[in-house]
Amino acid sequence: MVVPSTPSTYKLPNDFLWGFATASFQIEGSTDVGGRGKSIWDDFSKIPGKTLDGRDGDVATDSYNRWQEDLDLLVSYGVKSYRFSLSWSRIIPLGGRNDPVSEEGIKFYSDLIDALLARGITPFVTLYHWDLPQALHDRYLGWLNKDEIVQDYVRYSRVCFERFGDRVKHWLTMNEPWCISILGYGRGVFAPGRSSDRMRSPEGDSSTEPWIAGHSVILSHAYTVKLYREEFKEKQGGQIGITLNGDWAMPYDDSPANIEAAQHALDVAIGWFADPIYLGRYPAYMKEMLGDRLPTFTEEELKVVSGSSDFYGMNTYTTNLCKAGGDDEFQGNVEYTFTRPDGTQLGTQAHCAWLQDYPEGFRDLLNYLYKRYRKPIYVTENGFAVKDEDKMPVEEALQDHDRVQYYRGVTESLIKAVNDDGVDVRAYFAWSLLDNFEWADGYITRFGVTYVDYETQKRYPKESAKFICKWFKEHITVEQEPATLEDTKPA
Ligand code: GBH
Repeated sequence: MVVPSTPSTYKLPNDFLWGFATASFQIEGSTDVGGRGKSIWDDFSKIPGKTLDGRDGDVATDSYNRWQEDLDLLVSYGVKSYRFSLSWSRIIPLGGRNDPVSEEGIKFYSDLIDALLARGITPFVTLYHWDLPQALHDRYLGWLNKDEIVQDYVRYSRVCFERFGDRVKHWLTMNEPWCISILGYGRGVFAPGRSSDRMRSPEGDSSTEPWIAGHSVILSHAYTVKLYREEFKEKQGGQIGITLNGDWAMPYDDSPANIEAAQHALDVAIGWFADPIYLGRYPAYMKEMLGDRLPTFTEEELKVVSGSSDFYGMNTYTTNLCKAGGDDEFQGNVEYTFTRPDGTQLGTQAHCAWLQDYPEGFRDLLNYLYKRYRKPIYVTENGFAVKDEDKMPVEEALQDHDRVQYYRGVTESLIKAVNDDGVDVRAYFAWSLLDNFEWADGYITRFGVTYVDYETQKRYPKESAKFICKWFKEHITVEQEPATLEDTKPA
């Protein structure tokens, strides 16, 4: 008899939320419709060389027009929740605290939220997924100007709480501050594309700007959470937190230097944001590495930052083998590889160079985060891009075996972390509902569980969508809650 590796008694809690995630700029298109102001990605994606295929976000998956169709898809998948982001410049076209609110922008999201709720789908809303209003960059360089951006971001959040908070009970302030800071202001591969590399950008200073931007992101997040807790939480009853990207870091071998390197990688990828927010201080290694290039919090700021997330929002995709050395501060002066000392690969290679399938790392990361930060974990993104899917005819792309394998491994790791390791995981969102605008990769890299034909905008469910839906339905009991001890106590 074959013993199943996951005993059938393993379950996720009844109220476990699962579904798919998207982000406004990656799916909406219609960038000049409905009074929307420009975001920093509008023009950036049009600069030759910034996206792999030279294509921009003007149409994307046309979800501004096709949102009802996307909703039907979610219903057909039977999800419990949908994670999406709000476009700041649709809601406040010029972005600033004294700029007018666009009722058309509000209506777009308000209708979407109503429609989700009418179908029993819980909206999980990200306030900021990288599409900063262009006007704020033009006025004061966006995240580089702490005093301005904190106020503008907090006011934007206030508008969202006021207008949507009666119906939205799950808020994410920021998506992946590391990416905002490092890719936007260090490597310069994401908007606004600033970097010391003059081949890439006419201006920027990669040695200081990313750390300044990150500091502003933390404070903007924290002051928004303070606002929510003081003025909205009591009457609206929601939860609010941040979501961080971070891949598991595994020592290349068991040499002390490489073991230390793996911790350094985690300190910079995750601890940079998570340590101040959950533990009340920047990691010691960040200070050691950056000296006075790392901004400091005032005592008052630190009080606001510390404890400013109700949960740990986890975006994760892969595992990196870590070797001490190199001079890439953005990964903690650690070298990443997928090639083991014996020459074998860690896992199946995805379409993008930075991603291989290694499900054990997912479980290890959950354990690490839960032990270190002691918060319930919401997995807000996780996914895989099949190699050369863009070159396949639709029928072939729909048989996305490598993506199914990936989700099979990760869901197994998830349920073991919950049942065997006692990690408190409360949600899982696969990235992404649809193939979409994959930032600097343009439309070449496809992360969707639904195939999008960019000629016709037709959507086709892939095998992976079917796998995920079936798996969650099998592992979450939807019947009535089992009787509690209280219920069975004799009177
Ligand atoms: C997520 O980031 C994003 O939230 C989502 O919008 C995106 O579509 C999804 O990933 C898939 O990419 O080689 O220096 O450019 C995931 C975290 C961290 C993954 C940075 C890519 C590339 C580093 N990302 N990493 S670099």
